[in-house]
Amino acid sequence: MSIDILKKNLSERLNLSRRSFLKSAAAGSATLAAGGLVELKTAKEAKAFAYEPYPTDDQLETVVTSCAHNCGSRHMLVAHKWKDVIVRLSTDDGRYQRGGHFGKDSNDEPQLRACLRGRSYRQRLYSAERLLYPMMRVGERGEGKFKRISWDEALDIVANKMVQIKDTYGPTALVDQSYAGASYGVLHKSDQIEGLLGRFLGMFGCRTSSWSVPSYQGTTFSSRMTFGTIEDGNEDDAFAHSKLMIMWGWNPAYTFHGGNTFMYMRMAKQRGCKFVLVDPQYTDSAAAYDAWWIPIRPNTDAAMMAGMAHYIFTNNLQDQGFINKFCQGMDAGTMPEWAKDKENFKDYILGKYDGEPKTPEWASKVCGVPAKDIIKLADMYARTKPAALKASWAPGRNAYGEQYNRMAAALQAMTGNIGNLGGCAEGVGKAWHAEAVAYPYDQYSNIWFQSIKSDRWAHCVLNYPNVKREEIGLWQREDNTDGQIPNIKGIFWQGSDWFNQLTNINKEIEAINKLELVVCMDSTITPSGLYADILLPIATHFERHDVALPWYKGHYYIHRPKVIEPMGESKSDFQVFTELAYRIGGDVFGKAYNPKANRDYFHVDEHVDEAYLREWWEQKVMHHQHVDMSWDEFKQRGVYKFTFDQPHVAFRDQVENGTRFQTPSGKIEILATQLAQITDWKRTMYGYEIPYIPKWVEPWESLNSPKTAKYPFHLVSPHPRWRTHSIFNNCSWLRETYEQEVTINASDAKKLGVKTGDTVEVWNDRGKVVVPAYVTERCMPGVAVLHEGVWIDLDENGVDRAGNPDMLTLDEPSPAGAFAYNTVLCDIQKTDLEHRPGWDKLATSRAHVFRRDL
Ligand SMILES: Nc1nc2c(c(=O)[nH]1)N[C@H]1C(S)=C(S)[C@@H](COP(=O)(O)OP(=O)(O)OC[C@H]3O[C@@H](n4cnc5c(=O)[nH]c(N)nc54)[C@H](O)[C@@H]3O)O[C@H]1N2
Ligand SMILES: Nc1nc2c(c(=O)[nH]1)N[C@H]1C(S)=C(S)[C@@H](COP(=O)(O)OP(=O)(O)OC[C@H]3O[C@@H](n4cnc5c(=O)[nH]c(N)nc54)[C@H](O)[C@@H]3O)O[C@H]1N2
Ligand code: SF4
Ligand SMILES: [Mo]
Repeated sequence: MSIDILKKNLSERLNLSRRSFLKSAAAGSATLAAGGLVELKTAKEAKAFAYEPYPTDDQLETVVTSCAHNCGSRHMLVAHKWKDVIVRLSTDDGRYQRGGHFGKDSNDEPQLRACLRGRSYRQRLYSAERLLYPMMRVGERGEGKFKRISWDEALDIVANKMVQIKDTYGPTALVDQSYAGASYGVLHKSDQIEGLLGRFLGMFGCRTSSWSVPSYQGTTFSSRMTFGTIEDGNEDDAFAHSKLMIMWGWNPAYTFHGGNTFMYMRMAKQRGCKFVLVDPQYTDSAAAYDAWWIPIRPNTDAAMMAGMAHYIFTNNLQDQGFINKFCQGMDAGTMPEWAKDKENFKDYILGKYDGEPKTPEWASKVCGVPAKDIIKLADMYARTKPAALKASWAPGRNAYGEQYNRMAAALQAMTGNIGNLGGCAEGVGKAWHAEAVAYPYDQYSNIWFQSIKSDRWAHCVLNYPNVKREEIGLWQREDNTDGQIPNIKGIFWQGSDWFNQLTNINKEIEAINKLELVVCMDSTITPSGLYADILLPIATHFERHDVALPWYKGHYYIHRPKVIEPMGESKSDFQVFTELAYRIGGDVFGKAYNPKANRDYFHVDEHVDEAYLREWWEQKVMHHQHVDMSWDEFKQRGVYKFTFDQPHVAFRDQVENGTRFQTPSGKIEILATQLAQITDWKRTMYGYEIPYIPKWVEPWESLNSPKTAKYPFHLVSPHPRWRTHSIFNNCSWLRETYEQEVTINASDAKKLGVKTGDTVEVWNDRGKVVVPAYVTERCMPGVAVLHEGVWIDLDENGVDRAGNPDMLTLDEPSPAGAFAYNTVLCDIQKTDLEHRPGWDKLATSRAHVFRRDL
């Protein structure tokens, strides 16, 4: 369809969309901006310069900023720039904090020192895959054929198509797949709830939202049910006070979790803390702390924990005083009156209800850990105080993963290791509540017309309308649209590379061809982008003004100014949505969406962004969080750090002062009140029954299932040290430090006739990938490890030459919403198929796009 026809269609359709918008906005009269189009400025003059003579440090301007990713942490980056080019990146050295001096690195105010990824950022910023101009697809989806178009054309196409889709298919036709690529800022936010896209589509009146979170939906469910909050985290420094640290599916040396976790764990080690690792692989964290490694079959953790609970109860090692005071449903004595006929946890463990005592011997058969080791660990944990059972998220990223986290919380509670310094109630591990939003998100916030489990969009598209609500985890609605299956016809990706990162990519490929509009907003050409119709170039966090938020832990804010001008024609997400709002709904939509801006915001953003940020700082941070630093001083220093008299420990107040937990009963709910009272599971977003006390539930595939006859390996896909999911995949500096490879045990390798460096194929019914093998004793037999996040690179038969595990994962979520990323059986064999590191095709993609004569 030509642009002119699209424009005409837009003006014709606008009345309708404006009317429906007005209903929710309840605003004054709407006028379409004259012509509906904004005149675009010509591209800025190139600001390149020669590197001769190379500028010395004292000639460079220094700007404090930080990374913005969903990387497990948040650190300071210091950009050293020459004119408009960043020539070097360094990090915190203590001088930027208040009262700080060069080199300051105390326990109270540690430096926020960046990792290798952050320090390599320059290569990502100036990479060949940088998306510099709006593009339109001219080939098949996934083929990678695009042509450059103007912003004016791109925005018109998107605006027109949005209106057309909404008019034709109704308010659920566009699915919001915004995610955490930029959620750790206060203004330019991407995420499922507070994000800019969600608010934009909600106000437009067409949005199916995606409610489950890949990271830890099983874990958040557990924390909410058990503690009534996901803020069950201690601040990092609390780890230094533990006498026993059980790293359960936790590898902070690779997978970052908080700012300075490793430093405080080292401190604990120096003070004599013992370390244990429960994980199918012997990790670098275990090596660093000389941990006792307990290899466990993946997705059987809840069984092992049940075995530990059995030992603790039968040897009367539980902290009964703590249980009686703080727990609901741990045993017969802590059952509430209304639940007297329900099951309690202790009797479940002792086998009263199903005739199966969950003894260490029983557990051993399920999880593969010798009973004597289960007993030894249970004994250590029950007798050492304070002890931290850090139950990380990966074992919960599994079928019935929520049961693992609920079981872990039961152990933490029965040993009285909650609310005390050196103990641990994590779980989610969120350690504070930042003031997280600087734009008027509270107005028209999180409006959606249906909401589904995030990894079920393809299932919904492929089976529409013959889909049962429980298959897609449809969220309950209070109006007459409850139960309506969304008719999805378009996808928006903002701050996500979800085509590459969600489960079962082959199913996504099948589904995407049924869609009429796929928009990818990114600063990089990504695998997802190759499946989009329109690519919109987004300014990175170096090219717009914001404030950085820590990642679950770390009490600080980092100022993130515009360090350089946006590259190419890139714009911030906020600019794009604001301009789209003006195009679709004139001044009414435009102003309501971005009240501090005028229509020229698409070209001039600085004063508007700063106005939001200043207001946020003054009214929220200074007012609510009692910060006495002014906005201007914050801007000048670049960082504000909160300090405390004592380490922050979750639930300290509840345990020391008897404050209520935020659950219905005010107690730690081993028996979850909310779950025990649900009668119609199909009408909940869970769809299927979830036990109201923690239980062992057999997963749909594991090393114990008959399917191992066909697929003998259990694949886990942890997070890579050298990438943030898919981000940095194209960074050659980081690539020098690793290889995307599948790790297998030496005895398995022998059976397969494979040695380190051999190319193997890894496959199951969902798909096939090709990678080199890494053979070691550090991974238990029967298990294969393949890190998530590599950019898919499919051959003509749909085999991924790069080795992305999501070609093999299953899009079957657990009832509580946990993505079952680590519940995967597969087989492995030596192969002649081609392996490619996964970025070579894309590395040339820009040239390949621009040189195309179209
Ligand atoms: N097999 C397997 N798969 C997994 C996992 C696993 O354990 N195993 N883990 C899952 C988990 S926990 C997660 S969180 C997901 C992560 O999945 P994603 O969130 O899709 O992963 P990222 O690679 O971080 O993608 C973020 C994208 O946002 C872009 N971006 C960054 N800043 C901005 C911005 O300001 N605006 C816009 N528009 N874009 C921006 C980046 O360039 C990048 O392409 O992966 C999941 N996938
Ligand atoms: N460097 C880096 N750090 C990151 C990220 C990143 O992409 N890169 N991503 C961030 C994000 S968004 C998230 S969600 C977190 C994820 O944080 P986690 O979920 O804690 O991390 P993972 O790396 O998935 O897994 C940690 C360990 O769990 C083990 N494991 C896997 N399955 C099982 C199981 O069934 N049982 C047991 N006992 N162990 C198992 C793995 O072998 C691995 O050693 O990490 C954050 N930190
Ligand atoms: S851990 Fe994250 S925030 Fe810190 S430097 Fe690395 S990528 Fe940046
Ligand atoms: Mo995540």
